[in-house]
Amino acid sequence: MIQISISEIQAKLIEGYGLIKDAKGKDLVLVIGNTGVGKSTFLNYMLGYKMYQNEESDTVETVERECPAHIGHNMHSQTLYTHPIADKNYPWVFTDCPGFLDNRMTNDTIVTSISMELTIRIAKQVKGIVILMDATEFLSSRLTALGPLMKILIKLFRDPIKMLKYSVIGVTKLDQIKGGKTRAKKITLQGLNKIKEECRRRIKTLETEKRERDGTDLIISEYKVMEEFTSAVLGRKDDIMFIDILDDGDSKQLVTDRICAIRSRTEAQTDQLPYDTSPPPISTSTSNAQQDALPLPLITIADFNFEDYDINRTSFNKAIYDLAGEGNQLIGAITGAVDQLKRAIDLWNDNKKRMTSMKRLRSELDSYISASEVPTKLINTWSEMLEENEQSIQSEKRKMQSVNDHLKKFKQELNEINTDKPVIFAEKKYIKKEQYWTYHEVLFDFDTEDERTPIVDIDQRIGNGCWCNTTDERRRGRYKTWYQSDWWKRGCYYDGLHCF
Ligand SMILES: Nc1nc2c(ncn2[C@@H]2O[C@H](COP(=O)(O)OP(=O)(O)OP(=O)(O)O)[C@@H](O)[C@H]2O)c(=O)[nH]1
Ligand SMILES: [Mg+2]
Repeated sequence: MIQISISEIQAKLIEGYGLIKDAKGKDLVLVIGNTGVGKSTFLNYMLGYKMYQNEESDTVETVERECPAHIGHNMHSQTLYTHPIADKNYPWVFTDCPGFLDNRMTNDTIVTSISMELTIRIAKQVKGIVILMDATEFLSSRLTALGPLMKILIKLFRDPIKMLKYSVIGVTKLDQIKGGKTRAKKITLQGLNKIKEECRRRIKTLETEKRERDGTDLIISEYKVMEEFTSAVLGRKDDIMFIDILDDGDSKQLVTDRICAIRSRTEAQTDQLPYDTSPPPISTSTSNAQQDALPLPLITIADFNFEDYDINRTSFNKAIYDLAGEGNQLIGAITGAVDQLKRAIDLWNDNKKRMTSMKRLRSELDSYISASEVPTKLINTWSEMLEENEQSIQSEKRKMQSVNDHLKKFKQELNEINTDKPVIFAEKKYIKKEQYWTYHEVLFDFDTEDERTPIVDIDQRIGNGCWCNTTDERRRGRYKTWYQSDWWKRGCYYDGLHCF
């Protein structure tokens, strides 16, 4: 499992960022090549530092101890970061790209990849590329001589062959080839041809056997890139730069001229130069010469392969995304907690309001109770009222009983009334003095004091034994009158009209 330490990568990037600042807003010329190929040495040479051959170590070194590009004396570069080196003699910034050894620590390969990407992103543009190859590698003419370089190109660029249009191919360490520059050229071209043929043979075998890889650490797609690369380089073999860093600056001038010849379309338009005056240094196809004569489009970040740089960088990106994912989860959790808290606060506020109003109510009740003692009074009043009510009920009950009794009695009385035999209850004399006699009226009456009298309205002209109506509604009926004259009482009749 790949171990990635984000904190370590972060710390290294912070350190590396200080080195890449010189690329900001500038045109870059990237110097790439296998580790130990001599990139840093080449840069020091291009920047005008004097070189000398160290006979003891069989290496070339700068005369000055302090020089911009750090030269490593072993094949395992410790360089992590891209190193843009601004120099007033160039309108571009040479950028020393770190080696791409596969056996480096995971975190370091990631740092290198990010450092490279950052450099390119902060630059104005990548004007060109210098690809360096070690002449001594072609001595053996082994297929694997270009293997590491191919892997770098494949890792770095989406279309490594297309990028050759922007590239200057340089061959280093000529002094280590016996016979000098001439033999170095011969060996290089022979080596490239041999590699190209070997690639074709292997591709054919792998395709026939439907296999992806053979005994080497290269796969079929890498063989294909290598074959195309060697073909393209050999197609423009006169453009290959054989750099003698011990010369007086001839190689430096040639390389500078070639870099100047890499013209982007933007530059060509700005300068208003005819397009066909700026042929690219190397073309992938001689048959496309006309098209190659056109100014090149700008190199953009899309031409690089940082996303899929290698498995480590992919893992790192994933780790970062995962971290961001965790961050999102955390943000989600915090948002959730905040929502809960908001709800709790709302609830608390509600409760607080309720409590306040309840307290107010309680204190009001307290003061009300203590001030007026109304409840006690109320209760007392209600008890009294109930008692009074009870009494009134009883009283009403009694009244009702009494009324009932009366009704009963009345009913009885009614039944007893015989209208044919009037009963004299009370006698009142109705006296009307006439000439000779006095009328006596006998009133029919009932036995109670309350009853009205007279109840029978007797007309004076109605004589004894006449029927008459009562004026009492309760005793409606006809009653016989009976009255006497004084004479009769005394035993005398006045006339036969009125007396029996
Ligand atoms: N003889 C000889 N030695 C060279 C030449 N160029 C580089 N060297 C030596 O090769 C070794 C590696 O050189 P560097 O310039 O550090 O190589 P590099 O490509 O920058 O390596 P990394 O930064 O590790 O990728 C050093 O010991 C150099 O002295 C050359 O032209 N001739
Ligand atoms: Mg270096």
